[in-house]
Amino acid sequence: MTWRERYATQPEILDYANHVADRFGLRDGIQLSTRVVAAVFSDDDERWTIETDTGERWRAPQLVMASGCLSLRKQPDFPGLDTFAGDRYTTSAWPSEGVDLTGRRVAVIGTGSSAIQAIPLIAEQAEHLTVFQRTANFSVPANNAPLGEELVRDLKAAYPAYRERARHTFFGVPVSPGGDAGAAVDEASFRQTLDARWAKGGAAAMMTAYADVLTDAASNDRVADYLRERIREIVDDPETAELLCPDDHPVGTKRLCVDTGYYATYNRENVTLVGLRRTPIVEITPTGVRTTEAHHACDAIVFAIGFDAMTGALLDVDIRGRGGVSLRDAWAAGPRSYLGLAVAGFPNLWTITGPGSPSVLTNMMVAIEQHVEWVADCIAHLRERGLRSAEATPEAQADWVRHVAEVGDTTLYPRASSWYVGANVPDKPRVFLPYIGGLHVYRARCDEIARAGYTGFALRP
Ligand code: NA7
Repeated sequence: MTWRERYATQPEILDYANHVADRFGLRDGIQLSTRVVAAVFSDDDERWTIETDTGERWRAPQLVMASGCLSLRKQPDFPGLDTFAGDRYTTSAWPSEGVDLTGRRVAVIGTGSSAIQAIPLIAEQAEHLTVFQRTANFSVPANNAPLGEELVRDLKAAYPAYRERARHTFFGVPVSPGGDAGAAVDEASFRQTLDARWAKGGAAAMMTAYADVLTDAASNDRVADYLRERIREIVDDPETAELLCPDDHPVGTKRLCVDTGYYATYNRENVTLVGLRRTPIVEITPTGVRTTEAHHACDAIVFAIGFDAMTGALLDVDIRGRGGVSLRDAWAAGPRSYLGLAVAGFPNLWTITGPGSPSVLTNMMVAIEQHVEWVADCIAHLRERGLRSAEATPEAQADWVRHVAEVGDTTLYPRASSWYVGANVPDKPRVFLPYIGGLHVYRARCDEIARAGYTGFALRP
């Protein structure tokens, strides 16, 4: 298969998933349209019983949860929502047949990555688009383009080496990080660096402009000022530009968004931006959205309000480990795991890109691959030695949880009320969820643990 664009679109990603399923003969092992509701570990025979919403049951010695970091979407709960007489859409559940918004008045609620990518396209179709923004986000140009034949040929020729390089980088992406301290470089050199990275496009290029963008507040402020300057340059109306300038979090501590013409969209006659910090939504009416200031009539509402990230999909399943203890209880004060992979009290339960692993702060594919290979090797190790279960020890887990928090605290991430810390879900404990020690460091640690015979795990015959 040959990728067509720098940023693959949904149909191309689906083609790829189908290609992989066919090429590796995986279809026989997949049951689609099935929701798992419970998984219970039996202390007697050390097996998991997995139950689906249709009452089907499966028994298995190992349970690998690959349920995704951003797969449980938040549900809108605005007063009056059910009275709305128009159409409702959610970015993460977009109808596969597409939606024609031509000539319609559309509201978009949310301005995270999903909205920022959808808004320019919706604005082209809609008669009028009203965007409801609670928090302004930083965004950089994607500079999406078809991949040239020559580039594809060169990449494919050196593909194994490219993949291998990605596996041993901080973010799982072979980009060249700047070595300097961002706050210390002179103005001419700073501009040259940032202009080049802005022109190149993509979040990785911007976040690696200097080695300390995510750890040094002064360096981060400088990059943030640069990005705000770009916004003011692109957006014609100064009031709208100010509303679009993020001012409550260091750049990158909420996902740095990537867009195609996002800021310029606000120069269109048919687009209005509503700042919810000053004028919050009061209710949804049969004909639109009412804020404390005005009623905005619309025929369709697009919700782009995000996900219960990282722990949501795991806790959505009623998982019960040794002694019937539920994962929801074990994680009531925030997730606790060893390596973001295994949980004390839950033998043979594996969480692919779980909380406490590099996951969402890296190239997800590379992070997933590392976990899957590591778990497969561990299960093979158990089989070869006639062992029945592997379970993280409480001590190893406590050390890992402490380490994840300590490394997180050396960065600026905890300063933002982001989904990385669970702040977007009411009552979710505020815990920095991913591991920001670097994928390469994490991989080495996991390999060392395996080589030493799975230290930190109790292996039982
Ligand atoms: P995000 O990044 O969580 O964005 C959700 C957006 O929706 C964000 O602007 C939120 O504002 C806004 N939001 C959420 N709830 C509300 C309510 N009740 N009222 C108004 N606005 C609201 O989700 P995305 O789907 O865009 O992206 C998720 C990840 O996917 C992204 O980070 C990439 O990694 C890929 P807030 O910031 O909470 O004030």
